[in-house]
Amino acid sequence: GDNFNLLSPQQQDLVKTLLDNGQSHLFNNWPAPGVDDAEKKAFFDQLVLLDSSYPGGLVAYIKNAKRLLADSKAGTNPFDGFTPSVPTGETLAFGDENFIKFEEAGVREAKRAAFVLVAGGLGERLGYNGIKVALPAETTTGTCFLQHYIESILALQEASSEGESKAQIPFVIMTSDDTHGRTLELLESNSYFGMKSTQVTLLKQEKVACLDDNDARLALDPKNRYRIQTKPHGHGDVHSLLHSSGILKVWHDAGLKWVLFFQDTNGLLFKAIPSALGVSSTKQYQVNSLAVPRKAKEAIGGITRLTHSDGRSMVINVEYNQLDPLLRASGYPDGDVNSETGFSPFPGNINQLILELGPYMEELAKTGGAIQEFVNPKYKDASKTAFKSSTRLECMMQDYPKTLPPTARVGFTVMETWFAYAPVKNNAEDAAKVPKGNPYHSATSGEMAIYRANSIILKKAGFQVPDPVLQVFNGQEVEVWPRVTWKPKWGLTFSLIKSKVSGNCSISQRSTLAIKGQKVFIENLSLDGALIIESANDAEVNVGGSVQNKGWTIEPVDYKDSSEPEVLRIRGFKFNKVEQVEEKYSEPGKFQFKKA
Ligand code: UGB
Repeated sequence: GDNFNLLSPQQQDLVKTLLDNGQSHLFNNWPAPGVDDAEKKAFFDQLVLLDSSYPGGLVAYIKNAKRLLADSKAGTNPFDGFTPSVPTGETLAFGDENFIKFEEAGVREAKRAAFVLVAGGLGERLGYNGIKVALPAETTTGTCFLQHYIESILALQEASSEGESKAQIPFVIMTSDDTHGRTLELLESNSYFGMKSTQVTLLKQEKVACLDDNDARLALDPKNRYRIQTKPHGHGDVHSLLHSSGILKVWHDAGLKWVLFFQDTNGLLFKAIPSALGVSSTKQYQVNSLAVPRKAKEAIGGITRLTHSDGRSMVINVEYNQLDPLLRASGYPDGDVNSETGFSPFPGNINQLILELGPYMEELAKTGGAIQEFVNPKYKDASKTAFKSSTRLECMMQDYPKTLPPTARVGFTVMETWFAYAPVKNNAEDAAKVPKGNPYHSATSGEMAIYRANSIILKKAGFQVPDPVLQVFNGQEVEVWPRVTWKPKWGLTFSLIKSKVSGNCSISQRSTLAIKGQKVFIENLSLDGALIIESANDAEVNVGGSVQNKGWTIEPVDYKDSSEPEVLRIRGFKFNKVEQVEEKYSEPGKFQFKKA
């Protein structure tokens, strides 16, 4: 009606198409112009935003929703015609000859890589109040995930361009309204953790409209008739955002070749990055997904070969909630169960993707970055005609290969879990309920996994390291190894670590070793207690001798104890810093640290 005059011509067009597509309810019983005009304007602004942030606009969204909702109502099997089987991929064992060869190739390639972190999720399963990338990956040094990621990228950058002009590895972070402000603040208040601010690009994903019914009528916000209700569309948005931002072309023009995608809370990931990138370049994979052995029913997707009755075949992630029904429907009557190896025969997707930039751009030019979507409505009853609450379309970044031609080189690389995957996703209560033998994916297990990996790596490099002890924190039994941490620039690759460890070295189970410097060489060190070595980049420090002190003890923290900070409560322990040796070398030069 008369409210139309409030609109710009662009908005008028949009409203007309919405009316043509079954959305007249949005404007029902609007008061005459003059009443609520500012709110009405805000409503149209929101429509324009929703329209511009979806490939093909709101009309495409509504059409896709109608189709997917009809399929869901009819119970159409998304895998109809496909038979699942176990695919074969590259398998890497940390530290062997093959691994070292791939690491070297990966470090060389890194100067032609760009990194993309998807960090728009709120982490509802974890229930932490802050953004997840601000959580300490471990509390020995208190380094948060974002700092660890940035320092790892910088270490790769440094190692990759040694002797040549310094390439700057671009770093994109996908945020959402839930995480954007706090991510920016974390970066700015920490000088971007040493990265150039121009190297970092934040791309914010928008939410998508909720849907009220099978006719894909957009849902109005129950609290405000002049707003559409919205919800997250999923990590798959990263592709359309990269496409529409134009940044891929900038990278391509600068000679880059690889885009590496990763998630918000995996403190081990960068131990797997150099070798995985080496696999991509050596095998010329257009798509390389990182995987780990998967426990049946673990909340990670399964990498599966799907072969269609018409002969088509692809290797793709089948999400954890779909794997069991798919298997049951295709001749595996027991569904998602472990084989005699104790693991699911399907490798677990850790959602770390390495894409070759050129073919990626070509594909996005065709699709606009649109990723195959799904809808998961909660129906009121078996007639499937009404929803319990509004729903929306969703998409996942690992579904990118679904539109690729069968000739595309799509591979995957299976890593041992201990050095590649330890996400922080579950709150203490849920983690304690995880079936015995399955990983907890909690702050407790995430931190302990870092010490475990570092201890095992030191052992492989020649250290004497005792067996861990088992302890229970927040109801979760975990292996407690010596608390070993190092800066990524100290231990970027296994060869680098080996070059810094020599002689007869040992560390006791109750010890803490924090290496906060690059050129720290450890020779004939016997550590029983806590030792922290910090050094500037132009200081070379040789560390040896026998260090013994009371060290840092571990004290349990109850997650219900509100007198403790949340970051400690969610992991269930804290360190009591009784006694330590702490050495700091801030001047250039050669130094010797040796306790008699
Ligand atoms: N994320 C966004 O950036 N935007 C969003 O809208 C949603 C999420 P979750 P999920 O490797 O551990 C994935 O919630 O989705 C970011 C894979 O789908 O942690 O349940 C978010 O910030 C699954 O196949 O995980 O499961 C986070 O960084 C499996 O491999 C990331 O997306 C599993 O991860 C993942 O979000 C895994």
